[in-house]
Amino acid sequence: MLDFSRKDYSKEELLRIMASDDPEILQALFSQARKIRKEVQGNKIFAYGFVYFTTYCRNNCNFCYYRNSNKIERYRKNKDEVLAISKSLIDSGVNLIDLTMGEDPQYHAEDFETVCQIIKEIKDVYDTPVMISPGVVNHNIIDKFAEAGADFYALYQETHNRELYAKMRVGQDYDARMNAKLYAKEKGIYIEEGLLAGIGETSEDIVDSLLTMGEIGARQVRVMSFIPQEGSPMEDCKTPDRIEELKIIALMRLLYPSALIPASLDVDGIRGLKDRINAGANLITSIIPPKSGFMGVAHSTMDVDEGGRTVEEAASILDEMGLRIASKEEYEAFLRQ
Ligand code: SAM
Ligand code: MD0
Repeated sequence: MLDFSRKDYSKEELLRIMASDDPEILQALFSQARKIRKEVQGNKIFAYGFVYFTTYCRNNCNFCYYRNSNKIERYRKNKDEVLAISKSLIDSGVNLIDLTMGEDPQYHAEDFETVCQIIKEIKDVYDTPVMISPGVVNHNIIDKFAEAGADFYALYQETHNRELYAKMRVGQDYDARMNAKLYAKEKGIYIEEGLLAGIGETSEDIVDSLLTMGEIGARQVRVMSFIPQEGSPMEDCKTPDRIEELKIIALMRLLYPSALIPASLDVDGIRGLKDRINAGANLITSIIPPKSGFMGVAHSTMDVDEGGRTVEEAASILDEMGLRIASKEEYEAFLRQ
Protein backbone atom coordinates (compact mmCIF):
# COMPACT_ATOMS: atom_id res chain seq x y z
CA MET A 1 0.00 0.00 0.00
CA LEU A 2 1.28 3.48 -0.85
CA ASP A 3 1.99 5.90 1.96
CA PHE A 4 -0.20 8.91 1.20
CA SER A 5 0.98 11.04 4.09
CA ARG A 6 3.72 12.74 2.07
CA LYS A 7 3.98 15.69 -0.27
CA ASP A 8 6.57 14.29 -2.63
CA TYR A 9 5.71 11.60 -5.10
CA SER A 10 7.84 10.21 -7.88
CA LYS A 11 6.46 10.18 -11.39
CA GLU A 12 6.26 6.37 -11.14
CA GLU A 13 4.15 6.55 -7.99
CA LEU A 14 1.78 9.08 -9.57
CA LEU A 15 1.45 6.81 -12.59
CA ARG A 16 0.70 3.82 -10.36
CA ILE A 17 -2.07 5.75 -8.62
CA MET A 18 -3.56 6.91 -11.92
CA ALA A 19 -3.52 3.31 -13.17
CA SER A 20 -5.03 1.84 -10.01
CA ASP A 21 -8.61 0.73 -9.65
CA ASP A 22 -8.02 -0.96 -6.30
CA PRO A 23 -10.84 0.32 -4.04
CA GLU A 24 -8.60 0.22 -0.99
CA ILE A 25 -5.96 2.43 -2.62
CA LEU A 26 -8.57 4.85 -3.95
CA GLN A 27 -10.32 5.16 -0.59
CA ALA A 28 -6.96 5.85 1.09
CA LEU A 29 -6.21 8.47 -1.58
CA PHE A 30 -9.53 10.32 -1.17
CA SER A 31 -9.39 10.11 2.59
CA GLN A 32 -5.90 11.65 2.66
CA ALA A 33 -7.03 14.40 0.26
CA ARG A 34 -9.92 15.29 2.63
CA LYS A 35 -7.58 15.19 5.62
CA ILE A 36 -5.21 17.66 3.96
CA ARG A 37 -8.08 20.00 3.04
CA LYS A 38 -9.32 19.88 6.63
CA GLU A 39 -5.86 20.73 7.96
CA VAL A 40 -5.65 23.67 5.57
CA GLN A 41 -9.12 25.15 5.94
CA GLY A 42 -11.22 23.19 8.42
CA ASN A 43 -14.83 22.73 7.29
CA LYS A 44 -14.91 25.75 4.96
CA ILE A 45 -15.52 25.46 1.20
CA PHE A 46 -15.23 28.43 -1.18
CA ALA A 47 -17.76 29.34 -3.88
CA TYR A 48 -17.37 31.27 -7.16
CA GLY A 49 -20.05 32.91 -9.25
CA PHE A 50 -19.80 32.21 -12.96
CA VAL A 51 -20.58 35.01 -15.44
CA TYR A 52 -20.21 33.85 -19.04
CA PHE A 53 -20.88 37.25 -20.57
CA THR A 54 -20.24 36.65 -24.28
CA THR A 55 -20.52 33.35 -26.11
CA TYR A 56 -19.12 34.74 -29.37
CA CYS A 57 -15.72 33.20 -30.11
CA ARG A 58 -13.18 33.39 -32.92
CA ASN A 59 -11.68 29.99 -32.02
CA ASN A 60 -12.57 26.52 -33.18
CA CYS A 61 -11.70 24.26 -30.26
CA ASN A 62 -12.77 20.75 -31.22
CA PHE A 63 -14.27 20.00 -27.80
CA CYS A 64 -16.29 23.18 -27.37
CA TYR A 65 -19.97 23.92 -27.97
CA TYR A 66 -19.22 27.60 -28.56
CA ARG A 67 -16.58 27.02 -31.28
CA ASN A 68 -16.85 29.59 -34.03
CA SER A 69 -18.20 27.28 -36.71
CA ASN A 70 -20.96 25.78 -34.54
CA LYS A 71 -24.23 27.30 -35.67
CA ILE A 72 -25.79 28.05 -32.30
CA GLU A 73 -27.64 30.94 -30.73
CA ARG A 74 -25.16 33.28 -29.05
CA TYR A 75 -25.40 36.23 -26.70
CA ARG A 76 -23.29 39.19 -25.70
CA LYS A 77 -24.26 40.90 -22.43
CA ASN A 78 -23.66 44.58 -21.77
CA LYS A 79 -21.93 46.17 -18.78
CA ASP A 80 -25.13 46.75 -16.81
CA GLU A 81 -26.29 43.18 -17.30
CA VAL A 82 -22.92 41.81 -16.21
CA LEU A 83 -22.84 44.04 -13.14
CA ALA A 84 -26.41 43.16 -12.20
CA ILE A 85 -25.81 39.40 -12.31
CA SER A 86 -22.50 39.81 -10.48
CA LYS A 87 -24.23 41.75 -7.70
CA SER A 88 -26.94 39.13 -7.34
CA LEU A 89 -24.29 36.38 -7.13
CA ILE A 90 -22.36 38.33 -4.50
CA ASP A 91 -25.55 38.90 -2.49
CA SER A 92 -26.22 35.17 -2.62
CA GLY A 93 -22.85 34.51 -0.93
CA VAL A 94 -20.22 33.73 -3.59
CA ASN A 95 -16.61 34.64 -2.72
CA LEU A 96 -15.44 35.68 -6.20
CA ILE A 97 -16.83 36.56 -9.63
CA ASP A 98 -15.38 34.64 -12.60
CA LEU A 99 -15.84 36.83 -15.69
CA THR A 100 -15.61 34.39 -18.58
CA MET A 101 -15.86 35.06 -22.30
CA GLY A 102 -15.36 33.49 -25.70
CA GLU A 103 -12.60 35.21 -27.67
CA ASP A 104 -15.18 37.71 -28.90
CA PRO A 105 -13.81 39.92 -31.73
CA GLN A 106 -15.98 42.82 -30.53
CA TYR A 107 -14.30 42.97 -27.10
CA HIS A 108 -10.90 42.58 -28.70
CA ALA A 109 -11.70 45.50 -31.06
CA GLU A 110 -12.41 47.83 -28.14
CA ASP A 111 -9.23 46.76 -26.31
CA PHE A 112 -11.22 45.35 -23.39
CA GLU A 113 -12.22 48.82 -22.15
CA THR A 114 -15.68 47.64 -21.00
CA VAL A 115 -14.25 44.51 -19.38
CA CYS A 116 -11.78 46.63 -17.40
CA GLN A 117 -14.58 48.94 -16.27
CA ILE A 118 -16.56 45.90 -15.08
CA ILE A 119 -13.55 44.49 -13.20
CA LYS A 120 -12.95 47.87 -11.54
CA GLU A 121 -16.55 48.25 -10.49
CA ILE A 122 -16.81 44.73 -9.01
CA LYS A 123 -13.56 45.37 -7.13
CA ASP A 124 -14.14 48.94 -6.00
CA VAL A 125 -17.90 49.13 -5.54
CA TYR A 126 -18.82 45.52 -4.67
CA ASP A 127 -15.50 44.93 -2.89
CA THR A 128 -15.25 41.39 -4.28
CA PRO A 129 -12.36 39.45 -5.84
CA VAL A 130 -12.46 38.92 -9.62
CA MET A 131 -11.19 36.21 -11.92
CA ILE A 132 -10.93 36.98 -15.61
CA SER A 133 -11.16 34.13 -18.16
CA PRO A 134 -10.78 35.90 -21.51
CA GLY A 135 -8.77 33.34 -23.50
CA VAL A 136 -5.42 34.48 -24.87
CA VAL A 137 -4.88 38.25 -24.90
CA ASN A 138 -1.83 40.46 -25.54
CA HIS A 139 0.48 41.43 -22.72
CA ASN A 140 -0.73 45.04 -22.79
CA ILE A 141 -4.28 43.82 -22.11
CA ILE A 142 -3.00 41.74 -19.21
CA ASP A 143 -1.36 44.94 -17.89
CA LYS A 144 -4.79 46.60 -18.07
CA PHE A 145 -6.42 43.71 -16.18
CA ALA A 146 -3.75 44.03 -13.49
CA GLU A 147 -4.36 47.79 -13.23
CA ALA A 148 -8.12 47.25 -13.02
CA GLY A 149 -7.48 44.95 -10.05
CA ALA A 150 -8.11 41.44 -11.43
CA ASP A 151 -7.06 38.87 -8.82
CA PHE A 152 -6.95 35.78 -11.07
CA TYR A 153 -6.30 35.02 -14.73
CA ALA A 154 -7.73 31.64 -15.76
CA LEU A 155 -6.38 30.05 -18.90
CA TYR A 156 -6.46 26.29 -19.25
CA GLN A 157 -3.94 24.52 -21.43
CA GLU A 158 -6.28 21.43 -21.34
CA THR A 159 -3.22 19.17 -21.82
CA HIS A 160 0.54 19.65 -21.74
CA ASN A 161 1.07 17.19 -24.55
CA ARG A 162 1.70 19.52 -27.50
CA GLU A 163 0.42 17.07 -30.11
CA LEU A 164 -2.83 16.49 -28.27
CA TYR A 165 -3.14 20.24 -27.63
CA ALA A 166 -2.88 20.91 -31.38
CA LYS A 167 -5.76 18.48 -31.98
CA MET A 168 -7.94 20.19 -29.37
CA ARG A 169 -7.15 23.89 -29.71
CA VAL A 170 -6.88 23.84 -33.48
CA GLY A 171 -4.74 26.64 -34.92
CA GLN A 172 -3.91 28.09 -31.48
CA ASP A 173 -0.29 28.50 -30.43
CA TYR A 174 0.69 26.42 -27.38
CA ASP A 175 3.43 28.79 -26.27
CA ALA A 176 1.35 31.93 -26.69
CA ARG A 177 -1.25 30.41 -24.36
CA MET A 178 1.34 29.35 -21.81
CA ASN A 179 3.21 32.66 -22.01
CA ALA A 180 0.07 34.74 -21.43
CA LYS A 181 -0.42 32.84 -18.18
CA LEU A 182 3.19 33.24 -17.11
CA TYR A 183 3.09 36.96 -17.92
CA ALA A 184 -0.04 37.44 -15.81
CA LYS A 185 1.71 35.75 -12.90
CA GLU A 186 4.72 38.02 -13.34
CA LYS A 187 2.32 40.98 -13.08
CA GLY A 188 1.13 39.76 -9.68
CA ILE A 189 -2.11 38.11 -10.84
CA TYR A 190 -2.81 34.60 -9.52
CA ILE A 191 -3.17 32.06 -12.31
CA GLU A 192 -5.44 29.09 -12.80
CA GLU A 193 -4.27 26.15 -14.90
CA GLY A 194 -6.58 23.35 -16.02
CA LEU A 195 -6.83 20.11 -17.86
CA LEU A 196 -9.53 18.22 -19.69
CA ALA A 197 -9.94 14.53 -18.87
CA GLY A 198 -11.10 12.08 -21.52
CA ILE A 199 -9.70 13.66 -24.68
CA GLY A 200 -7.29 10.87 -25.58
CA GLU A 201 -4.62 11.60 -22.99
CA THR A 202 -2.42 8.92 -21.42
CA SER A 203 -1.71 8.59 -17.69
CA GLU A 204 1.72 10.00 -18.45
CA ASP A 205 0.15 13.09 -19.99
CA ILE A 206 -1.88 13.58 -16.82
CA VAL A 207 1.13 13.20 -14.57
CA ASP A 208 3.06 15.69 -16.75
CA SER A 209 0.18 18.14 -16.39
CA LEU A 210 0.04 17.65 -12.63
CA LEU A 211 3.73 18.43 -12.32
CA THR A 212 3.58 21.38 -14.75
CA MET A 213 0.83 22.98 -12.67
CA GLY A 214 3.29 23.15 -9.78
CA GLU A 215 6.21 24.30 -11.91
CA ILE A 216 4.30 27.30 -13.26
CA GLY A 217 3.09 28.27 -9.77
CA ALA A 218 -0.66 28.04 -10.38
CA ARG A 219 -2.65 29.06 -7.30
CA GLN A 220 -5.77 27.38 -8.66
CA VAL A 221 -5.71 24.07 -10.55
CA ARG A 222 -8.57 22.20 -12.14
CA VAL A 223 -9.69 19.20 -14.11
CA MET A 224 -12.97 18.80 -15.96
CA SER A 225 -14.23 15.66 -17.65
CA PHE A 226 -14.90 16.17 -21.33
CA ILE A 227 -18.61 16.47 -22.21
CA PRO A 228 -19.47 15.81 -25.90
CA GLN A 229 -21.08 18.82 -27.60
CA GLU A 230 -23.74 18.75 -30.28
CA GLY A 231 -22.48 20.04 -33.63
CA SER A 232 -18.79 19.82 -32.68
CA PRO A 233 -16.20 17.48 -34.26
CA MET A 234 -16.02 15.54 -30.96
CA GLU A 235 -19.79 15.14 -30.73
CA ASP A 236 -19.57 11.32 -30.89
CA CYS A 237 -16.64 10.91 -28.50
CA LYS A 238 -17.48 9.39 -25.12
CA THR A 239 -17.41 11.23 -21.84
CA PRO A 240 -14.87 9.52 -19.53
CA ASP A 241 -15.59 7.58 -16.36
CA ARG A 242 -15.59 10.13 -13.53
CA ILE A 243 -13.09 8.16 -11.47
CA GLU A 244 -10.31 9.71 -13.60
CA GLU A 245 -11.38 13.26 -12.70
CA LEU A 246 -11.75 12.30 -9.03
CA LYS A 247 -8.28 10.74 -8.87
CA ILE A 248 -6.79 13.85 -10.49
CA ILE A 249 -8.55 16.13 -7.98
CA ALA A 250 -7.19 14.03 -5.10
CA LEU A 251 -3.66 13.99 -6.52
CA MET A 252 -3.73 17.77 -6.99
CA ARG A 253 -4.66 18.08 -3.32
CA LEU A 254 -1.82 15.78 -2.23
CA LEU A 255 0.73 17.60 -4.38
CA TYR A 256 -0.54 21.13 -3.69
CA PRO A 257 -2.15 21.16 -0.22
CA SER A 258 -3.20 24.81 -0.23
CA ALA A 259 -4.25 25.10 -3.88
CA LEU A 260 -7.74 26.17 -4.87
CA ILE A 261 -9.20 23.09 -6.57
CA PRO A 262 -12.70 23.36 -8.06
CA ALA A 263 -15.61 20.99 -7.86
CA SER A 264 -17.19 22.36 -11.03
CA LEU A 265 -20.98 22.21 -11.25
CA ASP A 266 -20.51 22.48 -15.02
CA VAL A 267 -19.62 18.82 -15.52
CA ASP A 268 -22.38 16.85 -13.77
CA GLY A 269 -24.51 19.62 -12.31
CA ILE A 270 -25.30 19.78 -8.61
CA ARG A 271 -25.42 15.98 -8.29
CA GLY A 272 -21.70 15.87 -9.05
CA LEU A 273 -20.79 18.09 -6.12
CA LYS A 274 -20.47 15.55 -3.31
CA ASP A 275 -18.02 13.19 -5.04
CA ARG A 276 -15.73 16.03 -6.06
CA ILE A 277 -15.71 17.51 -2.57
CA ASN A 278 -15.07 14.03 -1.17
CA ALA A 279 -12.08 13.74 -3.51
CA GLY A 280 -10.49 16.83 -1.95
CA ALA A 281 -11.86 19.83 -3.90
CA ASN A 282 -12.14 22.97 -1.75
CA LEU A 283 -14.08 25.27 -4.06
CA ILE A 284 -17.42 25.16 -5.89
CA THR A 285 -17.40 26.82 -9.31
CA SER A 286 -19.98 27.51 -12.00
CA ILE A 287 -22.65 28.90 -9.69
CA ILE A 288 -25.19 30.60 -11.99
CA PRO A 289 -28.43 32.32 -10.97
CA PRO A 290 -31.57 30.69 -12.40
CA LYS A 291 -33.47 32.31 -15.27
CA SER A 292 -30.80 34.94 -15.78
CA GLY A 293 -30.15 34.20 -19.45
CA PHE A 294 -26.51 33.30 -18.70
CA MET A 295 -25.09 29.89 -19.59
CA GLY A 296 -22.55 27.30 -18.49
CA VAL A 297 -19.81 25.91 -20.74
CA ALA A 298 -19.53 22.11 -20.62
CA HIS A 299 -23.23 21.81 -19.78
CA SER A 300 -24.67 25.06 -21.05
CA THR A 301 -28.04 24.77 -19.30
CA MET A 302 -27.94 21.78 -16.91
CA ASP A 303 -29.50 22.69 -13.51
CA VAL A 304 -29.31 26.43 -14.26
CA ASP A 305 -32.95 27.49 -14.53
CA GLU A 306 -33.98 24.78 -12.08
CA GLY A 307 -31.97 26.66 -9.45
CA GLY A 308 -29.58 23.75 -8.92
CA ARG A 309 -26.45 25.83 -9.40
CA THR A 310 -26.99 28.18 -6.48
CA VAL A 311 -25.13 28.82 -3.24
CA GLU A 312 -28.26 27.81 -1.36
CA GLU A 313 -28.48 24.43 -3.05
CA ALA A 314 -24.74 23.78 -2.68
CA ALA A 315 -24.79 24.88 0.97
CA SER A 316 -27.50 22.38 1.86
CA ILE A 317 -25.44 19.53 0.37
CA LEU A 318 -22.33 20.73 2.20
CA ASP A 319 -24.32 20.91 5.41
CA GLU A 320 -25.10 17.17 5.16
CA MET A 321 -21.36 16.60 4.82
CA GLY A 322 -20.46 18.68 7.89
CA LEU A 323 -19.07 21.47 5.69
CA ARG A 324 -20.11 25.07 4.95
CA ILE A 325 -19.55 27.93 2.51
CA ALA A 326 -16.78 30.31 3.61
CA SER A 327 -17.56 33.95 4.36
CA LYS A 328 -16.10 36.83 2.35
CA GLU A 329 -13.56 37.50 5.13
CA GLU A 330 -12.53 33.84 5.33
CA TYR A 331 -11.92 33.60 1.58
CA GLU A 332 -9.95 36.83 1.49
CA ALA A 333 -7.82 35.74 4.46
CA PHE A 334 -7.13 32.45 2.64
CA LEU A 335 -5.97 34.36 -0.45
CA ARG A 336 -3.57 36.46 1.62
CA GLN A 337 -1.89 33.37 3.17
N1 SAM B 1 -12.76 31.14 -24.01
C1 SAM B 1 -11.86 31.13 -22.90
C2 SAM B 1 -10.77 30.12 -23.08
O1 SAM B 1 -10.84 29.32 -24.01
O2 SAM B 1 -9.83 30.11 -22.27
C3 SAM B 1 -12.56 30.91 -21.56
C4 SAM B 1 -13.73 29.97 -21.53
S1 SAM B 1 -13.47 28.31 -22.02
C5 SAM B 1 -15.06 28.13 -22.72
C6 SAM B 1 -13.39 27.53 -20.45
C7 SAM B 1 -13.02 26.08 -20.37
O3 SAM B 1 -14.16 25.26 -20.40
C8 SAM B 1 -12.12 25.48 -21.43
O4 SAM B 1 -10.80 25.89 -21.28
C9 SAM B 1 -12.31 23.99 -21.17
O5 SAM B 1 -11.41 23.52 -20.19
C10 SAM B 1 -13.74 23.93 -20.61
N2 SAM B 1 -14.62 23.27 -21.58
C11 SAM B 1 -15.02 23.75 -22.77
N3 SAM B 1 -15.75 22.83 -23.43
C12 SAM B 1 -15.80 21.74 -22.63
C13 SAM B 1 -16.39 20.45 -22.78
N4 SAM B 1 -17.01 20.10 -23.88
N5 SAM B 1 -16.27 19.58 -21.76
C14 SAM B 1 -15.59 19.92 -20.63
N6 SAM B 1 -15.00 21.12 -20.46
C15 SAM B 1 -15.09 22.01 -21.44
C1 MD0 C 1 -16.49 26.44 -14.29
N1 MD0 C 1 -18.02 26.76 -16.15
O1 MD0 C 1 -15.93 26.95 -13.33
C2 MD0 C 1 -16.91 27.32 -15.44
C3 MD0 C 1 -15.75 27.62 -16.39
C4 MD0 C 1 -13.91 29.32 -16.62
N2 MD0 C 1 -12.98 30.07 -15.85
C5 MD0 C 1 -14.66 28.41 -15.69
C6 MD0 C 1 -15.23 26.37 -17.09
O2 MD0 C 1 -16.73 25.25 -14.31
